[in-house]
Amino acid sequence: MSHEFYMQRCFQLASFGEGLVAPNPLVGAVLVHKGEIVSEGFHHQFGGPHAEVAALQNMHDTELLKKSVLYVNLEPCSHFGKTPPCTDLIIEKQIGLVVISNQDPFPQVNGSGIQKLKAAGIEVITGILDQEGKFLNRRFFNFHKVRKPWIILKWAQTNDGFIAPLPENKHERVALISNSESRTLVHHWRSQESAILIGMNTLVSDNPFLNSRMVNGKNPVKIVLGNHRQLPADLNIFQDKNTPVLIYNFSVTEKNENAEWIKLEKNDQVLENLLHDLYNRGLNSLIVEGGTITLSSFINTGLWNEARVFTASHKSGSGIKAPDLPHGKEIRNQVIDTDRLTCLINPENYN
Ligand code: AOF
Ligand code: ZN
Repeated sequence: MSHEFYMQRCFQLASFGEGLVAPNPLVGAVLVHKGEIVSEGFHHQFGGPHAEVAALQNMHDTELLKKSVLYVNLEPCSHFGKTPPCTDLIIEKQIGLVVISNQDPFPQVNGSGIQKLKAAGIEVITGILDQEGKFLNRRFFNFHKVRKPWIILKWAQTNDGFIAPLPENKHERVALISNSESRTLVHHWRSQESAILIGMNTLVSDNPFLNSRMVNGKNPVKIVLGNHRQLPADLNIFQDKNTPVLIYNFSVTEKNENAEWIKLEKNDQVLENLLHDLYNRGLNSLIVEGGTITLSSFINTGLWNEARVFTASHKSGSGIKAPDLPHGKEIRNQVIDTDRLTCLINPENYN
């Protein structure tokens, strides 16, 4: 079997940590002896053991360990973080060859893990499925490169391009545009991201929960952006006391048991400043779910990385127009029952 084969398995194992390890990367590791995978591990949760440690500790035959090759999709760490350096354990276990996909961009590692292994006489091969590894950990790489969360825009539109009914027709509740399978998928996505954002208008008109209740997964931090208003305490976003609510506005900074209000200056840097604050809070991904004004403000400033758009089969004839996405490279196009899902990536923010 090739290096690529075992690296694919590392990616698969790494992905089991989706939604659980942020802002850490997704990392999987396998130990291979004479072509056979003899041990596996992955990073399960933020603050928990790293993938290599899990794979190495799952293997109790020390003689077999010494003769095995370690595959791991990210450069082993060389720093004391929440856990001791993985490089030390690899050296201690006398592994002879380590095969890596990506170098770790985290400033405290950034090549020093590879150096440390080589200095100990261990052979290191890097760059196996480099692009695939970077895509898997796009939130992590982007976070360290541009110091902003990875931004995913999501909306559902009718076949004639409307995202919601006009406010005066609100009672029609055409708000449910996509089908239940698509909506379940959205809840899965929410469980994979650190935060979810909507505009103040959407909060007030839809009273959404913004949680992942249709799947078994964690809830993202809830974020609202817009002019300050007195909000009723019984709004759905305030009901789950375990999930923080951040309300970015232009008037007040305050905190109560329901939420934190954060004042932003009203200028052309509003989104930049908001994203910078999310960076400081360690939130490395954000799903933006509307409405059109909010989504368009991200599109118009070029502050987006992915767009995921559901187009239903029915028309509505009137309503609030869906955002206009001028460019984007299609990375997924599939039918989900009665809906079509199109996913795009912003090539200007991804290489
Ligand atoms: C690895 N293997 O499985 C992961 C690594 O706070 P800590 O100790 O968990 O360290 C987090 C940093 O360690 C993270 O920013 C990244 O650089 C690296 N993650 N490294 O060798 C792993 N998850
Ligand atoms: Zn480590």
